[in-house]
Amino acid sequence: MNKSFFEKTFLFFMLMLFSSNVLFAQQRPNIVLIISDDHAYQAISAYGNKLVHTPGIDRIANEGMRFDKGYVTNSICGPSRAVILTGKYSHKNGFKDNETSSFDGSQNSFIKELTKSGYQTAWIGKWHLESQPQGFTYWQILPGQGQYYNPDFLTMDGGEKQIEGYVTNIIEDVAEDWLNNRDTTKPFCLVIGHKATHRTWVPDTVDMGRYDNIIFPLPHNFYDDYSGRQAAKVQDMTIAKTMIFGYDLKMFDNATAEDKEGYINRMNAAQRAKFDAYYHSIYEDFKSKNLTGNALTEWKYQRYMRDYLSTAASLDRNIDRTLEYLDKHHLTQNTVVVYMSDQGFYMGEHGWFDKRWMYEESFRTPILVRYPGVVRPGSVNKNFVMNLDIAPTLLNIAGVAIPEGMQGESFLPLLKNKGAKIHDALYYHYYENGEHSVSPHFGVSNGRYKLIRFYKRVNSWELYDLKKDPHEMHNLFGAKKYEATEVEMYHLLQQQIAKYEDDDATKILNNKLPSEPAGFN
Ligand code: SGN
Ligand code: CA
Repeated sequence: MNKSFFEKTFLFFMLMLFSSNVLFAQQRPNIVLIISDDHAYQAISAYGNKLVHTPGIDRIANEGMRFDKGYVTNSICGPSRAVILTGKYSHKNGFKDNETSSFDGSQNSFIKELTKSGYQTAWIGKWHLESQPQGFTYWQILPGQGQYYNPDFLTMDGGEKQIEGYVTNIIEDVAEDWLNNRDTTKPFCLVIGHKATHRTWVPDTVDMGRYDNIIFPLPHNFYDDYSGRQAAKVQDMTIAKTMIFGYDLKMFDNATAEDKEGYINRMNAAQRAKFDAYYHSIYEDFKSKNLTGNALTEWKYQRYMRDYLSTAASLDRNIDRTLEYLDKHHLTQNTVVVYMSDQGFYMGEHGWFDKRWMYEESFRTPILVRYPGVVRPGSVNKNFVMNLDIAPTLLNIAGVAIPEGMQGESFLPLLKNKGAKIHDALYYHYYENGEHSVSPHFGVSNGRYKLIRFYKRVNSWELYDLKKDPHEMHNLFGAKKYEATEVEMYHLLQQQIAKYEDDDATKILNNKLPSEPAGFN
């Protein structure tokens, strides 16, 4: 009697183990894709900055893979999100710039393919593609850029509602609510779109002042004079001249001016009291200093860094919350987590804030992937990956065929083996020609050299030797020693343009500039 009880128990136990293994093997992985806004790799401790502290993102790095050569095809918000969704360059998906484009939601996307294949899919938070999301099981998005405090949300039923609180916390709350109420018989793909760390860099009240004890060193090219670089000379994105005392740095001469600021006057009394208590005392101190010239610019830089990084701390805490949610609900083992920003950002390099350029700080974006059982924890990958590759990669992970027409490559082979390679070159095309006065441009990088053609606002070529000049201060275009490289890179550019079928770029190349060498044909 006793023996058979043990036998039965043993058999039952083995059966359970076997069936749960089969079940586990059959279950396709869940996906959480976290896309922040304007979050620079320079502002993440996992990427080596010892002055900042981002334990949430660092956890993804420690348990997954950090990509050191993640790039975007067009360094600006809406266009980057459209590339992520479609796996296609801007000239193919139609969303070229923030100022004139509206996303054609009738086209295919990795989300539509996942939904079709049985995934529960959701996009929560910043979307910024003008038209409404299509193909999702669920969405709840910020209108346009969204607001940091007490944000409005657009809902699937066509409504709009305001939720009290701080935007990053709320987006995480809504994401967790959706996870709580999802159909648990199906795998899920959840996209969490954060507004942080977008301008005007407003932290959660609990994070205000978090970095006040740190004096951030100036990037060595903070006082760049842009010599030899025509497009850089005409931009409007410097901390010195473009950054605004009131709007950006929260320094107001009087209460009326402060009250006029939309992102401030929407705060409730408790939020506003904390905001005022923190910023008013900084303003008093600032006034007493009577700063001018470089001292004034450097003061602005410190304030910018502190606000931006405190906003990033509010963001990071919510990334940690996402990971904790997965732990608590036993989802960690079967969920792929991707963290990325829509593009990079300038933290004072070249004297700038903002993005847009094909220069490294804005061209590059942080990308980190945790994939338990596939990615070796704590690995670092130095091969090229792009936001263009996210769609095919996620489909590949889900076991869904990559549809014809997607231009990115799956980087699943890189996740499995960091030696694998998917791109030899990076092709870039930025179109917007408005705010911040960055000239449209396209170009190619092979990691060692970068060739850029500016057009419309400025017509010029630039060539960089990234090994000798990683900060892109010396435009070598036209330099005798680099003639052969110039021509080689031109042919690489032509080849990339042909590969991605960028007809606009072809037309511009055919419009020869007097400075071009004979080899440019
Ligand atoms: C806003 C900002 C710009 C920023 C763009 C694009 N100006 O227009 O500084 O470059 O967004 O950012 S603001 O006065 O409205 O703050 S993006 O991330 O949406 O592409
Ligand atoms: Ca952005």
